[in-house]
Amino acid sequence: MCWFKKLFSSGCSCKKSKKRRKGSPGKEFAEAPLRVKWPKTLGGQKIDWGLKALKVPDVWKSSKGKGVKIAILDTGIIPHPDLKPNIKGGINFTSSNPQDYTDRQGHGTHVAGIIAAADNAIGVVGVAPEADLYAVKVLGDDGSGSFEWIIEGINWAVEHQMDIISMSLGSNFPHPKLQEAVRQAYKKNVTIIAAAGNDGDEYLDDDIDYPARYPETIAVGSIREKDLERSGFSSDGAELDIMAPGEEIYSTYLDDSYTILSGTSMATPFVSGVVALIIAKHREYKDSKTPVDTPTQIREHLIRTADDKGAIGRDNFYGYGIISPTKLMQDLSI
Ligand SMILES: [Ca+2]
Ligand SMILES: [Ca+2]
Ligand SMILES: [Ca+2]
Repeated sequence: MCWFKKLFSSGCSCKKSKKRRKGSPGKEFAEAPLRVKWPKTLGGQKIDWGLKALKVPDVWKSSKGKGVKIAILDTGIIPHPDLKPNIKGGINFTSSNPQDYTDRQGHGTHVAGIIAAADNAIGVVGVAPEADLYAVKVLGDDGSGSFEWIIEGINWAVEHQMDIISMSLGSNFPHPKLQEAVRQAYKKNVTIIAAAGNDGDEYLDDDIDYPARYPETIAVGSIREKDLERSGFSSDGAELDIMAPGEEIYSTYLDDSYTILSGTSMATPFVSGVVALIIAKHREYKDSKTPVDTPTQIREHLIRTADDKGAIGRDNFYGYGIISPTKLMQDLSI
């Protein structure tokens, strides 16, 4: 009930209860979808509004993210027919069976489709439909997880030489060991993209979750379809970097179905997908004038080409602005 209220009303008291839930011992992290509608059945393949609004299909001629490795730290991923070609491996840190990285909650499968649902005749298509997905299950079947599991997931991603860690999760609380894991991943050249959180309001207090709050991560907020304005739920604050479509996003779901979810959880994989596109393109055209060899370069490139929105220049409600896949790619040209 809380999520429903929160989406539509700014004066909801549910925020407190959410923080309490997130702060319960041992289960500090929670995934954060805001709304579930029943799956729709569609003929053919749908290109969702976010891809259309930001002209992602225009850049597929130069990159589809081929060969870029993305660790999705989430509830796991099911072998959905629209994802299976791109799932290359995974691990489960939430139970005693490390090989059981399937998803029984739905959140991770939805996130996976936003990054890399296959470009075929069915369902949806992801931002980087040829990227390699790794299901790193750090959230249990109830959708929450511990700091320890997240840290193990980050370390696994580093050991397995992932290019990107995509984290549609967050906590209101900092954790020194988590920060250290994030720092180590950053030093090892892994680009870390994290959800800003769904605690947004109209005030200048800072609502950004951890690990998005850490300087080594790219903190992603959500925009809506209607006017590309910030979603009311999207957390605001000084550490916010960039905005992407995150409201009413249609993607892969449990039982080989599709559904619509909202949250910065949905905006984060959009950015992860775009980063996969630029990494793949850069690897192909080694002489590109804009290097994206390090997380620092990738972040600088993202924020330099973002479309400013809201107050002029960087602001706490839009960060540096809305991600621009077309400008990113043009800027990378030889
Ligand atoms: Ca598809
Ligand atoms: Ca605020
Ligand atoms: Ca601005």
